[in-house]
Amino acid sequence: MRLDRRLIVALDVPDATLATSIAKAVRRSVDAIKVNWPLVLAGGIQVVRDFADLAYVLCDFKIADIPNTSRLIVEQAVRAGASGVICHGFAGEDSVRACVEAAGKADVFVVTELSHPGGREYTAKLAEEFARLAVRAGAAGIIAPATRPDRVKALRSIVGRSLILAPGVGAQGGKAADAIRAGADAVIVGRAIYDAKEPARAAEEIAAEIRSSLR
Ligand code: O7M
Repeated sequence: MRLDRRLIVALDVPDATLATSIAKAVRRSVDAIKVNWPLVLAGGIQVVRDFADLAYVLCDFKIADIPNTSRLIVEQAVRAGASGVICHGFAGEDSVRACVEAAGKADVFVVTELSHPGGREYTAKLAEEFARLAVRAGAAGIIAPATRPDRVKALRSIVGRSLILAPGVGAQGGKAADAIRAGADAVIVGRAIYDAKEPARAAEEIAAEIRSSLR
């Protein structure tokens, strides 16, 4: 995964036409487009095919099933054009390994600690284990909470040079610069971009914040 901007847009827009116009507007300001259930349920798997012509598509299906079903999901995502897929660590090492094997050249990212307040209830307790599992299973990286930069820092010390993608910037209260300084390779941003009056400008502003945090 090439991370020039260190910014990934989460297009959680349940309308394929609107999502496509936002994708086209922001694609030069971001490194990837993350597609989640709201958009795929509204627009079908065709949205992944369409976006794959524009950008790196990261299919965030948060796969958390038995290995066989996980494999089948990953195969469909990759066949549709996904360059990366996201699975949960809590499904266990066999399931994560099934995702990595099925992904082939595509990247797999493993969710560790979820960014919302409820993420502290259960996922935080095992986040370090999930991070170790991700490395062992050969995943490209992990997902860690931009809402808690201290946790990004702690998880970085476990995953070494594996990638860390951090959601929770903007609407959830996290700051892009803080997550990057804590060790994230890129931030994932949804509402602060797609709900903005001018999504391209909003994305550019976040990219500028990231650049200045690196100086
Ligand atoms: O910026 P937002 O809050 O509008 O959207 C954040 C996106 O990141 C949205 O698509 C979430 O599903 C996703 N996300 C989290 O917000 N928190 C997490 O802990 C994990 C994810 C995620 O992307 O997991 C892969």
